[in-house]
Amino acid sequence: MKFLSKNKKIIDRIIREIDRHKKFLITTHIYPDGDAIGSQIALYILLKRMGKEVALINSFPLPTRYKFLPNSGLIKHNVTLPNSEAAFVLDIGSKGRMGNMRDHINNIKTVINIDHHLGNDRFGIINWVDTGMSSVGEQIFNLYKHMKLEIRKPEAICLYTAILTDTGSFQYSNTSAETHLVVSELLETGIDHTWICNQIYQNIPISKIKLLQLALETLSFDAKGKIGYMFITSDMYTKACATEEDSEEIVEYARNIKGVEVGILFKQHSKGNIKISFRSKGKVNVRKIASKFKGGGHHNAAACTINGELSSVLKNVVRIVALESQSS
Ligand SMILES: [Mn+2]
Repeated sequence: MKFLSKNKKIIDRIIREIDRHKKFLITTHIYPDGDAIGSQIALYILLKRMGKEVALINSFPLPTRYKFLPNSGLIKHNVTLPNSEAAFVLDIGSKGRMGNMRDHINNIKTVINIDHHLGNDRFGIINWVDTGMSSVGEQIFNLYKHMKLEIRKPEAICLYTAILTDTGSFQYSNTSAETHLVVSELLETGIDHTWICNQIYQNIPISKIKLLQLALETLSFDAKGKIGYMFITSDMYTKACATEEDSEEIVEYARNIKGVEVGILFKQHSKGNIKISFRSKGKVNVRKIASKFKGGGHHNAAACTINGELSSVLKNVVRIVALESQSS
């Protein structure tokens, strides 16, 4: 298969680092998603099979919806940090996305950065950045293949979750022919993909639906219907008994509307920060927009955080997105 010849040099360097060290740390970004968690666990299983000591520590807690993944209980946050010789940093384009793990990572000599984000700032000693990959999950699959390790059910469940969620269930343009070849091999291990989809998408807590209901009441349009946007205030979180995690995907309702090119969701955090998520149908590059506000992401999905008052942040951002969508 094609993927075996790709990235050989860099993967060989990673394998040498795995051989050289005994104690590893694997971490991933703030607000971890399915790719972050799925890849983290699949890499954990790989390293354990090589007889390594592995700590899984993130700056954010494990999202409830990924608790069904095997070994997910091993992922910790806010714990005493171990003495690691090498760290794998997954799905992170820049150090800012490491959250409170950043200082710790700075003290580790061998940092291996595995990522597929455009504009990755190559903070590691080894940087395997492949923007042609749908997900870090696809990269970890390649690592298994290069190491000639058999892919078994537990890691297949994690890698399937990583790829499924990062491709928007195979809808986004990052889904390639190779992605489907990888998924085919994962299914051949006998994993129950409908069960995985049920766990991720058909297990929605009521708090999330209540938050969606409140957010939909704020739905507005701009740029002749090309922009759809919503907001969530901190009071709305309280009213819905919801958490930040419950706001995931709400932005997609704005994007999915007929005629809308960009969906935006503004989320007010109690500290006065406004977190903004952007989703594009493809014509508008939302990564470019998010990067104007020191954020990042992909062409179709990006985010940033702005400090300020909700209504003025909202006005300003919608104006800039309207300008961008005119020129594209
Ligand atoms: Mn990813």
